[in-house]
Amino acid sequence: MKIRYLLTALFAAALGGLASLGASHPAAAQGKELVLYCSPQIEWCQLMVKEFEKATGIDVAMTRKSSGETFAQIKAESRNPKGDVWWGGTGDPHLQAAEEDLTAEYTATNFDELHDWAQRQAAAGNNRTVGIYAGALGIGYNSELLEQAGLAPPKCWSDLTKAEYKGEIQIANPNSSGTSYTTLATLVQIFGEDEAFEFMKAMHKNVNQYTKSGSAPIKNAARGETAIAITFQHDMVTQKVLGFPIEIVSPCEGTGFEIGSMSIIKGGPNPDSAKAFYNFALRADIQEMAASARAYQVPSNASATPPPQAPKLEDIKLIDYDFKKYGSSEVRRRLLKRWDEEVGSLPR
Ligand code: S7P
Repeated sequence: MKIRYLLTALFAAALGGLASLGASHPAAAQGKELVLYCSPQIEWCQLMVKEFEKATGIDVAMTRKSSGETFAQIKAESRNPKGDVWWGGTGDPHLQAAEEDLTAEYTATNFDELHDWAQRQAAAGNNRTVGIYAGALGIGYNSELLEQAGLAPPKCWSDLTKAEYKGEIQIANPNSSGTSYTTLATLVQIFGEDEAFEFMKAMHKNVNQYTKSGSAPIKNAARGETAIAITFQHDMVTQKVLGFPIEIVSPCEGTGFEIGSMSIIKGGPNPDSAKAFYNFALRADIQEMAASARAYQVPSNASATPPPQAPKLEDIKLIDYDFKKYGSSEVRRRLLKRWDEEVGSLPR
């Protein structure tokens, strides 16, 4: 009798537990979850998670990693995919993922609302990716540090090899960082491949650190740890908005840009949640929220108003960046290997 009473009580408690779980996470109780791999700044990743959970009740498990690192993770997990959506990060590794059959074909319900450049990114990846924002590369500097050192600000990429900047420059490692791979590909498109490698070898003498994350150099410049940083201009704006003495240079030779992208991971555990997130992330009102996380990229939905602080791409001398070529497996792999052999391994 006592045992029957105990079992009934345990059963009731278990049911109650399930019911309360269901009440606080109705979507999770129905198995609605999303595993999100996020590559832009962490503040924006967290905002997207919060807003998506609020709008859909779907529980999100998010991790933030740089673009190259996320690509490597998705590739390593491809026999047993654990992620559903890769949101953000530079477009080149998203195109490589599409080519290597790591991501799934999907056309968002609001695809027609996107700028041409975002739609072209989808076409380049056979609809396995799509553009979510754009931003140009630049050279940022801490005006107080340069002034104290009596150095003139750089105006051109070619200035960065000058002996006076020894130890003053920071840029990320292009293997882990999409920002830095975009820079490498930009230099190759401006100078030609061999000359670009000569340039990077010469600049290496002036580089004090190759960081893992693409935006780290400008954060370090803001805090006075390096005078000059090569990053996306919108990441420089974030530091300016925070009140740091950062100035932004669009290099005189012209500069490259990214089409930050999003892809659904092929064979991921929650394909319906993945599609829901895809459509959600392309909405104009959702893209407009980026500025509240101090993210100043240009949004891909043509109805979304860019943040007033966002660098105006039409005022910057942009190169005709060949996304298809520099996002191809063969070219990206070859350039990264060459960088490791000829630049990254050099003594300083
Ligand atoms: O910080 C925002 C941003 O610049 O970061 C992304 C970037 O790929 C991630 O950093 P990594 O360079 O470390 O990969 C850009 O897509 C985005 O605009």
